[in-house]
Amino acid sequence: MATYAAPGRPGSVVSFWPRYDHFIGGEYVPPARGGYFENPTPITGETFTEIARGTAEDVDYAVHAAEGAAAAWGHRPPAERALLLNRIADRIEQNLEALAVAETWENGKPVRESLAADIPLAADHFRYFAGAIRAQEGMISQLDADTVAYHFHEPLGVVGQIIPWNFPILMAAWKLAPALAAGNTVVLKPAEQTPASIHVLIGLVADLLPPGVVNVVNGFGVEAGAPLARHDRVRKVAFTGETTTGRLIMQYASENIVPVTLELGGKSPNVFFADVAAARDAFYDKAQEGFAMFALNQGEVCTCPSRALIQSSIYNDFLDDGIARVEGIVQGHPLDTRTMIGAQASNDQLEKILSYIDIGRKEGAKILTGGERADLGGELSGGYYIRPTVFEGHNKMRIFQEEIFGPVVSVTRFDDYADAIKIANDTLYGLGAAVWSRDLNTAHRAGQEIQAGRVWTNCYHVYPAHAAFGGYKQSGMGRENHKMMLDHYQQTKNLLVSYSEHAQ
Ligand code: TXE
Repeated sequence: MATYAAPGRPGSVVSFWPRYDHFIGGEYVPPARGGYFENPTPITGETFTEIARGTAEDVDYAVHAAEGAAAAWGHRPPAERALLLNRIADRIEQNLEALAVAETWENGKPVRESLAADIPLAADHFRYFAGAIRAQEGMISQLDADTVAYHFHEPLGVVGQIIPWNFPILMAAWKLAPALAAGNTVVLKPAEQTPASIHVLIGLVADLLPPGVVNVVNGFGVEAGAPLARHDRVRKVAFTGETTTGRLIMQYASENIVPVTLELGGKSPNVFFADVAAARDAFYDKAQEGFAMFALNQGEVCTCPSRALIQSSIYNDFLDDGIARVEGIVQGHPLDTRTMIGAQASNDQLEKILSYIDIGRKEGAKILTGGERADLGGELSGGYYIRPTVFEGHNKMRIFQEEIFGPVVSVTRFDDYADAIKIANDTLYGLGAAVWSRDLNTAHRAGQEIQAGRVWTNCYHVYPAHAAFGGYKQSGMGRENHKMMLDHYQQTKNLLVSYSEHAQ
């Protein structure tokens, strides 16, 4: 057990620069209009660095740099592109603690998670796509004895990528690794809440990157994100964020008829069938842990299991045990490795969650635990902490239908299998879900019937590379985390070849 020193303080494994410019064409470039904005840590609320405030001029410059690098990078053999990805993974692994502490300081998440999950998964993502691109093959169709169609994969060119603040480094890895593997060059816009950890990552790998292959423009959504998504020389837009923003991104991209991949909001059902409680054994314990996972990453996960559906016959006991488990979640300084729940990523997010707690109360839902800000005292008093909160209510309530994106679970009961599926699917979203049952027929059948891109079965919140991830319904389009993502970053060239000497 340890508490890491805050960045920049004696003994710390990482320091932030006082100011971050954009990273364009392999160099740090100040913003065209000269503006900067302050970046606070959610742990204490204090500002620790300032960030270039990007505008359309900066985006244009970055797209120009990416375009200049596109032909050379796109023609590099897959083996060379794979080598770069593996070297990036090496650097991430060699700097695990620095990256984990940087991300925790900027986002507020517990360092035990950034050390054990966010950063190792980011490294593995680069390794996975290094392997995937080397193994990729084209296709040949033999159309008749004299005619063959060859299908080649080609990069798209410059891609624009806009990422959120909940897993800054991992989201950057999910976007960068397949795009670079496929031979594209990138302009990345980090979330305005968490740009500095992306710059720590870029600083660690800058010497590996051919200039212009990866460019980072900081700034706000409307000022920097929108000009990127609607830029007429961007050939594809990849986005993760709120569903309403995703709609705008589609509109922007439609101006230039370019493809989009969108990973948007969720309201994931976590379904517990009665047989889970057949014994108080290790499986029961695992299911209880799965219930409490709504608080993981402070609930700031698009697949947060924010609706728990518990079968009526076990409802009271299962919920009592679940509440005891939730009350055992250790809340504290995010840089302390014992801490299990840290700070919400921003004051805006804190306010949003508190307003939903209020909405839940007003619509008659019952708070079973939590429901308030956590004052952790000392320097943490200025930070953004909320107690994990369990609501009991019904699926028509707003707290069951709208994404809260905080450590809040809305619990309801179901009578039988059909009831469970009906409630689970009664949502606009379809990103994540889970089914818990000892009966594998029930578990598999429910997994097939729930309308979500990822249905965990007897587990939750695992995100290995090589398992496709993406949404049904208003949770988005496209599948990340799997080699099929390469298709979203490539176009197909068909050479239709005739060997015949005769007239057609
Ligand atoms: O999201 P936005 P916000 C959900 C979650 C959260 C809510 C609001 O419910 O409470 O969204 O968070 C950029 N053109 N998720 O406001 O606005 C923005 O700068 C182009 C779910 O942070 O979607 C940032 O880089 N870009 C989620 C990114 O979009 C724009 C993760 C995400 O911001 C833009 C985060 C515009 N007009 C929030 N407006 C998930 N699915 O994981 C904003 N951006």
